[in-house]
Amino acid sequence: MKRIGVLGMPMDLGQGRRGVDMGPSAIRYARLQAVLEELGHEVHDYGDVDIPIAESLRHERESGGLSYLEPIRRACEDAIAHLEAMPDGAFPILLGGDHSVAMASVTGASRHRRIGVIWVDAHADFNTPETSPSGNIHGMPLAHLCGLGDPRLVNLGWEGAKVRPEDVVLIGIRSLDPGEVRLLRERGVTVYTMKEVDTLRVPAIAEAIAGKFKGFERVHVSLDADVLDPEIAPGVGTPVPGGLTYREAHLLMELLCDTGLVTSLDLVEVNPILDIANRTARIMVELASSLLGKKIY
Ligand code: EXY
Ligand code: MN
Ligand code: MN
Ligand code: MN
Repeated sequence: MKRIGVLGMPMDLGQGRRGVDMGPSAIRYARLQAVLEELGHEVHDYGDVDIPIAESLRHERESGGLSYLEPIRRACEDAIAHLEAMPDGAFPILLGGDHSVAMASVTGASRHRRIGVIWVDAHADFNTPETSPSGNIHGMPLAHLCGLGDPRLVNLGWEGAKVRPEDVVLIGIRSLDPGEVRLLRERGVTVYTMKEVDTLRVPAIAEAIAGKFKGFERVHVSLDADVLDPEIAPGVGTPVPGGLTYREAHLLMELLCDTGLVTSLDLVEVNPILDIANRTARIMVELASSLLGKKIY
């Protein structure tokens, strides 16, 4: 039994398509709390962090090539404070919102300790303001968590990097910008693209991750809905064909659960406006339940 703390960040400022701010509602509507309680966990929902709506922020839109940097920074600081107020030993689940919210969750999880990060995503989110083709901050959170990019985001919570690049594993990748490829290689991040998912298969990848993070006190899973194939998860703003199947995604979560290493989770990038009957939110809840111990038999 875990004490799970749920926190919502209804934020769509990190990307160009509206609707992802409704992600926390959609995930709650898909019965996240009830499903986790049925597994025997104690779940406390702390509600949502206050996030300004884009319409009220026109004057803050541009900041040195970064869209909405200041309001995103403020929202993340607020979320970090909420996460740090959760009781010791709690298992936080952060509901996005676009993927820039992970700058808060990983920061919250990494205070005073070395953390492993498993970033499950079609994208690497490893752009810096210099390499970004869009200026959208949801394409940049992981680079900033690794200490690269704009100091105002690198220094969220406290100064400096929150995770070592060699302690980051990416899975499901199939869309990278040229600057990201260069940075990922240069920094020694472990990258399992869809080619490795196809050739090595999920069990071998999960085993390698378990070995890599053995003995780590903290391992964070950041689950971006667009890692799933858009055929099964259409409710995302940046779909890329050729993603994880329903069973591949579940098996990954089941095997990560078996490692007993995972201590926190993000569920991000669900866009209910683009979804069909809340299907994507429901799959995300199912995946959370696989990661948190759902057993068939
Ligand atoms: N690499 C592109 C960019 O930086 O604009 C697309 C990023 C999409 C990020 C998504 C949510 O994971
Ligand atoms: Mn607050
Ligand atoms: Mn992402
Ligand atoms: Mn993505």
